[in-house]
Amino acid sequence: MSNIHHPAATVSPIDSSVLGHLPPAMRCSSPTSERPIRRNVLIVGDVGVGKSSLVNLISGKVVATASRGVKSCTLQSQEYVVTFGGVEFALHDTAGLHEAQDNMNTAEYLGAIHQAYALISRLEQSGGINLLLFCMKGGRINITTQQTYYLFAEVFCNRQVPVVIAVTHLEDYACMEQWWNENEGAIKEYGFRSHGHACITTTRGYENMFSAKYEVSREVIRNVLMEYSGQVAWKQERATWVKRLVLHMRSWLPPRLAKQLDSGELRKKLVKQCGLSAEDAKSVTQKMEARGMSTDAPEEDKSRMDEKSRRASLPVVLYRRRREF
Ligand SMILES: Nc1nc2c(ncn2[C@@H]2O[C@H](COP(=O)(O)OP(=O)(O)OP(=O)(O)O)[C@@H](O)[C@H]2O)c(=O)[nH]1
Ligand SMILES: [Mg+2]
Repeated sequence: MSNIHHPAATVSPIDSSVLGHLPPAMRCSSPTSERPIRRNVLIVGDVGVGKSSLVNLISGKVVATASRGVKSCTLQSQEYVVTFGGVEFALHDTAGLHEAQDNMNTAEYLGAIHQAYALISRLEQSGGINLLLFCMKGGRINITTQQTYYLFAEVFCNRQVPVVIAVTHLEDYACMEQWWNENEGAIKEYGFRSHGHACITTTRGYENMFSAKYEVSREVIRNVLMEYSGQVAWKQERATWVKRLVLHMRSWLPPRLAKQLDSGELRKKLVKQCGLSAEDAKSVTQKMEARGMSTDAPEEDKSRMDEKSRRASLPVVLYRRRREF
């Protein structure tokens, strides 16, 4: 693995509020006439698992700000463009969702839709999603981890996008890949499907004590990005895409609040508070009405994870070795 070389990366952070209004062609900063291939990678995971640190690892320099565990319940995202190996990767770093997924208030719900709409618009305009990078800590899977996986792999990406699981915080392992050998069974048992994985650390540690593992981690993660992002990007008609999210997230509201948001009320709020165009808001609520405003998962796939039944068996603690120094 250590004899694999990648060309130096070039990185440019992009203001997401601006991106939504720019056609993809205007975002090109390549000085040559031949544009590199562009691939959209959506980076998701619980709060504080290391998503932004992962962006920095891939980039080779600090472009994203690591958080101090501040809890959020939005789907806020920021795009960073990193080029290596002749491919331009647009990394969409999302804020982790916390346990409030089950107990949101209306303002939080509408805020999450607002952010989801911005993200979907950006992804749709730039060709769709090539890869979902699901980031988790090598340690514990809890309900939030499962909910986050379900939200993005099953609902947001409609099961149509390859998934790579990046397991972070593995600097204590002599061989980080060992984590996967020990826990692959548990990962599958809990409903996480993945096309590829990367067992890594996204920190250099105190006084760079994990520098060597950090560098190896960069090679590993860049390799999986390159390998699993090559298929045709997936996207959907925007209103259908947004509707699925709106319906799914509706289950995060207490029934009392969900009831107050009937179709007419929701349509107004989608425009005023979530930034949807009037046309998209109308289309979303019409599609919801057609389903009776009740389900949070598409009917077409009956085999989707039954979240409630899975909750009964949680949490699971994945095997973790003691420090070896
Ligand atoms: N030990 C260790 N610490 C890490 C690792 N990755 C990230 N951290 C630390 O964990 C904290 C959170 O990291 P972030 O990269 O901000 O996590 P995030 O997933 O982007 O967090 P949110 O954006 O808040 O959801 C920071 O203090 C990081 O330095 C890792 O692999 N090992
Ligand atoms: Mg972050």
